[in-house]
Amino acid sequence: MDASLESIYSILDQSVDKEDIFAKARQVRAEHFGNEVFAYGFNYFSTYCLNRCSFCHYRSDNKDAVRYRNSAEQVVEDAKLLAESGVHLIDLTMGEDPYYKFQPERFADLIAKVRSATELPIMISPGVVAPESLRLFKQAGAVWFALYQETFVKSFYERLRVNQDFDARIKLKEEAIRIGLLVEEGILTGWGDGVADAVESILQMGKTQPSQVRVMTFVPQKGTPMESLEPQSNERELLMIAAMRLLYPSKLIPASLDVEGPKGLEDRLNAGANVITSLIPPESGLVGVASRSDIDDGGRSLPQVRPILERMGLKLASQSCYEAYIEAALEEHVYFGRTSAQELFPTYVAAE
Ligand code: SAM
Ligand code: MD0
Ligand code: SF4
Repeated sequence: MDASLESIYSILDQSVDKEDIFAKARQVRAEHFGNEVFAYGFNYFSTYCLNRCSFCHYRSDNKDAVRYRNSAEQVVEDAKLLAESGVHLIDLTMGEDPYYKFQPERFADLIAKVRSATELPIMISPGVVAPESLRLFKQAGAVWFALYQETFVKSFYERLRVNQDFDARIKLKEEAIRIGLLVEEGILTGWGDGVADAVESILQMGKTQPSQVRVMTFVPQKGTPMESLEPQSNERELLMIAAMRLLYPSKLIPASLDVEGPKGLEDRLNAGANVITSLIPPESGLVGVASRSDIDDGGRSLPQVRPILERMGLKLASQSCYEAYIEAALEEHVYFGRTSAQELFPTYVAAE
């Protein structure tokens, strides 16, 4: 067995002590990031979707799904609230809503409005879009493109992401890197995936050169084909976070509030995560993707999670520190020849 395969396997099957692994993961995180963590605001602005992912509440044929498409004014208002709360980035997420998917300039316009209102870096999570649209989104101000494969075991992928091409999803991430966007990759666990499947996914998720890598535990959703699966504890997710920290030491790794809410934050940070994601403004009417409780009482807002960080000896990084990470991650791609400097820094190169 190859060394990384063997060591990731021994972490996930718990043949090594998990507390030792979490401690090692925290040490590796500290070497790369000190005691600073980042915070992302989540703006799920349209929950309409033409896809039928079997794990997702928002699949097109779930008649009971919470559906809305917020106006541009509303999206900007919510983004401003998030910015005021102190997040480092705004994640603009939607289902594959035909209103935007087939009129990409509408989404580009939204990106530009949010960028100019908040001046924060923007992540976009629009699902699969035409490759040309990615350029439009980058020009409008997007820095990150999030697109999760969920699993790298193809036969399982087809069951999770029904009627969605596996290779096209990978290729779009490669295209995103080529044009100078940063990519977030993600794995879903807790739906019956075995240790070997999870190991395979962790190893393969690095191949599209993501700068952020995540794992989320599947939360069963009423009205979907996977609704009667037994909900799993966070144990596997925590082991996967630690394994990802050891394998991808300098990458960003989310502790998502969307699985267990704030009560699951400490475990995820203890396992080596360094970005708090899915922060949502209270009373905004916005939803999470996987779980929909504890939002309106402010449980998923930055003021409420700050004390948890303090207790753990962690602190929120400055905005300039976060933006320096982005610059370094972009330069790494130039360095490895994935993107030309001309494409990334046209003004600078032209002036030379
Ligand atoms: N529609 C876009 C897409 O699917 O790429 C953007 C939404 S994306 C951010 C939704 C992600 O949330 C999925 O890729 C999946 O990883 C996660 N997710 C969705 N339903 C979930 C569930 N029931 N439990 C846990 N995670 C879930
Ligand atoms: C999260 N609910 O961070 C969000 C979402 C999409 N880029 C992120 C899954 O958990
Ligand atoms: Fe749509 Fe994304 Fe949900 Fe799949 S995961 S059904 S693409 S919103």
